Amino acid sequence: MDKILVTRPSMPPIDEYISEIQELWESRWLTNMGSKHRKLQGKLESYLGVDHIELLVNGHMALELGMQALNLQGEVITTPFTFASTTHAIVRSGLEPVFCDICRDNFTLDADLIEDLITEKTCAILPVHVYGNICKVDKIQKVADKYGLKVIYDAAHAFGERYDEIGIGNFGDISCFSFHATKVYNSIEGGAVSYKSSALGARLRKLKDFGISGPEEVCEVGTNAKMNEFAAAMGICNLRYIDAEVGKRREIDERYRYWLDGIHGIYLSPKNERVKSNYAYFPVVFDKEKFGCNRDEIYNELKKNGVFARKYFYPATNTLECFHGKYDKVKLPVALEISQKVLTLPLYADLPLTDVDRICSVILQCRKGE
Ligand code: T4K
Repeated sequence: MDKILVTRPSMPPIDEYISEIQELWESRWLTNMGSKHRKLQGKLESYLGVDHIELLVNGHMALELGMQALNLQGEVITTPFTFASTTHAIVRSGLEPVFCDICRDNFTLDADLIEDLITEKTCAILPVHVYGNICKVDKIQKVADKYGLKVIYDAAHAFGERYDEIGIGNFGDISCFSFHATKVYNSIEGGAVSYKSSALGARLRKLKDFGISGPEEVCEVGTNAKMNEFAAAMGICNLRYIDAEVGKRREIDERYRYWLDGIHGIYLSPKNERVKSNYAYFPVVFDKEKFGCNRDEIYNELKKNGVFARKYFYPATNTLECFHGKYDKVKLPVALEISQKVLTLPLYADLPLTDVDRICSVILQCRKGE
């Protein structure tokens, strides 16, 4: 029996990649904003429907550099229902995460709870379009405007998505994308910040290259967060196939919904008509009282059958071991409950629909009572 993993990277035909990187042997220009880097940056700006992006080495550095470029200091209101990167980026930037609970419907930051968490130290809100589910962007912006706060979206899961036809990277002050191998779109490792102000762009360009502003000038303490030419070449090739890949993902999403939607004890995030989705993940929430089996039992049963689903995102980041005694006492009942009940099922463009049928059959056989 072949193993089915939670995801599998999309890759272009190998000949196409080889032809894309061939000129690197001639130019001997391998990194530091070469021609592939510049070409991909332009292509992505147009695909994402945003004014500007700055290409970076990964999504995590997009978060760190984005916050540095915005000169943040103090407290950042954020979600605990995310990958460790989001919270780590805040802490590593010398900022204090203030955790806000999430909505039950789509698992994003609950915008109605933000105001109660604002203090004189609050400088920003950092929500996550988790699983590609779009945050309540209008409400969040309203609160941010009222209190003069910056908004940084972690859009690691939201590549190419649109909300009311607007590219998702246009919301907030900046959005941070990930092009990691496991994402809907990859450049092996990679990421980007989308932004509107040209001053912010100039700052990001310096920060990703050690703060260098001229051959003999280093004007601030930056880092090395440049995307190299081989990664950019992969990004250029993968971008040619992105719409077809998302189309295949949509079929898989539909097949999962065909089997699992409406089953007593199973909750699926509803489709949002205002969103053009990228079908990044397929999270399922299991309620033991109604389904008869809990998330961990289903996870183990799938594993016995060669299916390696993942508990994205468990534990909630405020309870990660590195934050014990610091943030784990905050009361976040919805995030805690969802993180204990959610399982992310395999979803990638080349996943055969017959495998989806098999996965759903294992899950449905776990059902007890009713
Ligand atoms: N913000 C959010 C909300 C994020 O989810 C992430 C990353 C970030 C920020 C930071 O972006 P980056 O700095 O990573 O660009 C994976 C990814 O490594 C990570 O990028 C992603 N989120 C997270 C949700 O998933 P792990 O620890 O689960 O990875 P791993 O190695 O267990 O791989 C997952 C599955 O993919 C496995 O079944 C194996 C398969 N796989 C993996 C790789 C690397 C492959 O088939 N091929 C591969 O090359 O974190």
